[in-house]
Formats: sequence, C-alpha cells, structure tokens
Amino acid sequence: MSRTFIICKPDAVERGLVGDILARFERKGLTLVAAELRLLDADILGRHYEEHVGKPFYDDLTSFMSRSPAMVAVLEGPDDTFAIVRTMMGPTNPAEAPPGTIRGDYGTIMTENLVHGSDSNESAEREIGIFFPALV
Ligand code: 3AN
Repeated sequence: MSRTFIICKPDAVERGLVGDILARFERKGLTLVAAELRLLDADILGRHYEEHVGKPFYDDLTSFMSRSPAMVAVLEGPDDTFAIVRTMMGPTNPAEAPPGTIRGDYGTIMTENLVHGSDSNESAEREIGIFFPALV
C-alpha cells in the first residue's frame, strides 16, 4: 500500500469540478484518506513548490494557487499510487494531455491545470507532511 498527495487547484474548485475529479480517483479504486478545502498562503506554497522558487513562472503560480480555496487531499492505494494518479492527471501542459486524462478533458492552459499530484513516493511523503502533518 502507499499514499499520495493531491490538490484540486482553485480553478477546479471554482469550476465545480472537485466532485468529478475525486470521483475519478475513487472509481479507479483509490481511497480518500483525508480531504479539506483550504485557502493556501504564501508560506505553505513556498514549502510545497520549493523547487520552483525563483523560476519565472513562480509568482503567477503562487498567486493563482492562493486566489481562492483549493481542495487538498490524500489518496491511498497499492504501491506507487502516485504513478496511477499522475497517469490519470495527464502531462503538466493541458495542451499536450490526451483525452481521458483530467487535464486533457478539462484544461487548456499551463497554470490553470486543475490538479497537482506528487511525482514520487518521496515527494508524497514530504507533501503529506506539509499539508497533513498529523498523518505522518
Ligand atoms: P506538475 O504539477 O505536473 O507536477 P510541476 O510540479 O513541474 O508540474 O509544476 C508545478 C506547477 O507549476 C504546474 N502544475 C504548472 O501550473 C506550473 N508550471 C510548471 N512549469 C511551468 C512552466 N514552464 N510555465 C508555467 N507554469 C509552469
């Protein structure tokens, strides 16, 4: 078994797509372990996106991610659940995401790409520790 961390980003909440996105993961066979609608501040986003601090898109990314509440959640499934979630999300750029993926079905632009999912088991552990410290 393993766990991974996801965010239904502000665009997903604003567009009323959270139920659909979570339902996709549930129908796939993953289990929701924790979920909370939360307004993300600069401090927590700086910790979450530490590898992007200083990049040209960082300010746009953090202002988007804090403009309205996001649904932060933890999913549980078999080993490497993070990889199942990433496949279902599709590539970072929605323009390249195939139909059938979340970004391919609902997204058109890079920043507003609806979902975040941890990119490795190590990232999942780190990110769950940031957003749901009581779970680690
Ligand atoms: P992913 O969310 O697919 O794991 P990351 O972690 O590389 O992608 O990037 C985090 C977020 O930063 C992306 N979801 C996207 O919104 C934004 N981002 C990443 N790369 C770029 C880029 N080259 N230009 C604009 N925004 C970007």
